[in-house]
Amino acid sequence: MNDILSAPFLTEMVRTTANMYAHGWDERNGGNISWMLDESELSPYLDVNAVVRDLPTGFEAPSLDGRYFLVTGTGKYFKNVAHDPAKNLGLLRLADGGRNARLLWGLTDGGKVTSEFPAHMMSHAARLAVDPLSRVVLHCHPSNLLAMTYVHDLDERAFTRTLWQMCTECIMVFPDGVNVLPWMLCGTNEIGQATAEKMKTARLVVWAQHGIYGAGRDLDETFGLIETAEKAAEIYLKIAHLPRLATITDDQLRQIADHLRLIPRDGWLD
Ligand code: 2HA
Ligand code: ZN
Repeated sequence: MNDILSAPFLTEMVRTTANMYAHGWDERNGGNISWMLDESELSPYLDVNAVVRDLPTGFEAPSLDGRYFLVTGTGKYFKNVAHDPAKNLGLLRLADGGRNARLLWGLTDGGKVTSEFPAHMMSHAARLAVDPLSRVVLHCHPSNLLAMTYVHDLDERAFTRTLWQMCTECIMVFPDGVNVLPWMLCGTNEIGQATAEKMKTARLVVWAQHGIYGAGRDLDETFGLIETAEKAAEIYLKIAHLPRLATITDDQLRQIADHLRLIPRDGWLD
């Protein structure tokens, strides 16, 4: 067996959590990541049949039965992942229709998976139904997007259009737009189901007055999605109180989409 700490999935996870912390998106224990991995990626580094312990999930996710996930642990701080990956992360396989997670590695202090495990797993199931290559769900608390949910209309079309207008790149990066959930109690199956429902039509879901969820094919892509939306929110907060002398028009947004052969969310351009 190779040293699991040198596995690409672990070094990338460590790099991403450190980067997210450095961006100020994951204060204290804020934020969580889940990354679906194939058995062939894991088997050089661990015996996938050696189960450390079982963790009941409290929900069902039949379409994810037997799937492997690398996840952050509940109560764990992103800033500490690099110092002790084995304590702060867990590698597991879903079993019994999703009702149990078999821990294969990590969470060495007896810890549990992220409190947002329902939202993560239900979002994976929703995204996989749309894109079979979807692998990552990432949640964090970026300041500008969060701030925007206090002062901007939470209508999804209006929220997305504002972000698209803030930087030319936005419509290229998230032509599917941003969906928005009103404030809900976090860490529950209910917010998990609501997030997954929103994930059917967009890879970004804002949780008003809380943060954002992103989904994508790899950590870089998903990080980049959130990074781009957060940058747009930052521009919005810099200009929202000033007289608006220019914008990116719908015609220009359509030109960008046509040029790149992207299909913007249906009906979201005038
Ligand atoms: O626990 O971000 O939403 C970390 C969180 C909860
Ligand atoms: Zn959160």
